Amino acid sequence: MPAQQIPKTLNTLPENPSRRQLLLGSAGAMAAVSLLGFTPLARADAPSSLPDYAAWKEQNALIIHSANTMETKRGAIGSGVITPSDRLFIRNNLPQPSESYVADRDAWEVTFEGVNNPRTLTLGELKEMGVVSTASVLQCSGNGRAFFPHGAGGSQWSVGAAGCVMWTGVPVKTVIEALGGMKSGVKYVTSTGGEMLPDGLDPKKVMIERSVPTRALEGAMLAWSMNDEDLPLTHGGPLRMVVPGFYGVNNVKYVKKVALTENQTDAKIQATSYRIREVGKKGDPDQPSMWEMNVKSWVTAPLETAKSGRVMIYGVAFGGAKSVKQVEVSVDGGNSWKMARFLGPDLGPYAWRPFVMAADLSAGEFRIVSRATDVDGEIQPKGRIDNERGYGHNGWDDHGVTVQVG
Ligand SMILES: Nc1nc2c(c(=O)[nH]1)N[C@H]1C(S)=C(S)[C@@H](COP(=O)(O)O)O[C@H]1N2
Ligand SMILES: [Mo]
Repeated sequence: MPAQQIPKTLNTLPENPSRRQLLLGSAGAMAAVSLLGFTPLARADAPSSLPDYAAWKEQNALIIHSANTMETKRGAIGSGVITPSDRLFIRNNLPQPSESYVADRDAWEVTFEGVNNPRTLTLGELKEMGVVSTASVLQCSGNGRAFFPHGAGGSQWSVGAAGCVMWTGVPVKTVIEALGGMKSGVKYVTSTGGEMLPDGLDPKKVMIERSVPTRALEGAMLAWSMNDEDLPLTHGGPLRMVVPGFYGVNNVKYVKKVALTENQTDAKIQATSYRIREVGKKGDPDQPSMWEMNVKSWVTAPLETAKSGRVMIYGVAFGGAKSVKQVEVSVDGGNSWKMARFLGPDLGPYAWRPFVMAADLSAGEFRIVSRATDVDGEIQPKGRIDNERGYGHNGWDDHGVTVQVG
C-alpha cells in the first residue's frame, strides 16, 4: 500500500471503517500492512460472526469484511437467476438504522422536489400509483477491488459484492407524472438516504445522497419488495431507490427524498467519492462518476479442485446497463475460447445470466476464465484500468480461477 494513502485515510471519514481501525491500530499492525499487503489485514479486524442486524443471513455463504461489509463467497453464488436474499452482500457506509424504520412500512414518507407539484407521499400512497417488477444486478463499484495491485483503499471485495435481485416497486417516472411532471432544466435524479447522521461531522461529508442522470428514469423505481418479500431493513427497507444497470451506490436505501435537480448533489459521496481517478489523484467532480455498470462475468465453479473427465464449469454474466449477449470460457488462461450456454430464463436486460460449459479435462492445473460480450458487442477486457479506489474492474484475467484436476 503506498505510504501517501495513510494520512489521507486518517484525515477524512473513511469509506471503509475496517481500514481506518486498521490504520489506527498498533505499530505492529502498520508494519504488517507493508509486509503482508492488503488482503490479510483488511480482514484482520473483521468480526468472526455476523453482526446482530445481519444475523438472518446465511453465515456460511458470506465473507465478513467488517460489521458493515459482507460479500457472497464465490462458491455460494450458485447458478440461480436470482440471488437468495440471505446470501446477498451487504454494504453500509453508515450503521444500519434501527428496526423502528420498518415498524409501520406504509407510513414511511418520501418528499418529492423538482416536480411541478412537489409534495410528500407515504409508501402506502406510492403502492397505489403503480407497480412493476424488474430483475437487476446490484453490484458495489468496488467489486473486484482486491485484485488491484496497488492496494486500493476500501473493502477488499473479490467477486461477491454483487447479486441479482427481483425488485418490486413503482417506476419513478410514474410518480413524476402524477406530480405534474418535472420542472424545466432538470438533469439529475437526486436521492437521499434516511440514516440519522453522526453528531459532530459535516453532514455533506457523511450523508448518502446520490445523483444519477435523468436517462436513469428508463428503469428507476422506488422498491418496497425484494425477492417477493417486504424489503429487509438491511437492504434499504421500507423503501429504496433502485436504478437498474447502475452501480450499487446509486441504489439509495431508506430513501426519504427524491429531488429532480439541475446539478449533481455536492455531498461528498457524489462530488469527490465514487469517481474513476488515477492512482494517487484526489477525487474531483470532473472525473467519471460510478453510474452505468460495464459488461462482466466470472466463474463460480469449480474453484480449487475437480475430478478429471467431464467438468461442468459454471458462472454468471451480465451486460451492466445493457443485455449480455454471450459468454465464452477458456480453460487455458485465455489462449482458446469456447462458447458457454446460458442456464435458466432470461429475466431482462439488467439481470445476470448464469452460464455453463462442459469441458473434458485430464489431470493437471487449469486456469479457467470467462469473457462476456454485451448486445452492442462490448467485450470484457483482459486487463483492468488501474484507478485509485479500485472501481469498475471487469478484466477477465484477474477474475479467473486456478483449478487442480486429478
Ligand atoms: N442509504 C444508504 N444507501 C446505500 C448505502 C448506504 O450506506 N446507505 N450504500 C450504497 C452502496 S455503496 C452499495 S454497494 C449498496 C449496497 O446495497 P446492499 O447493502 O443492499 O447490498 O447500497 C448503496 N445504498
Ligand atoms: Mo458500493
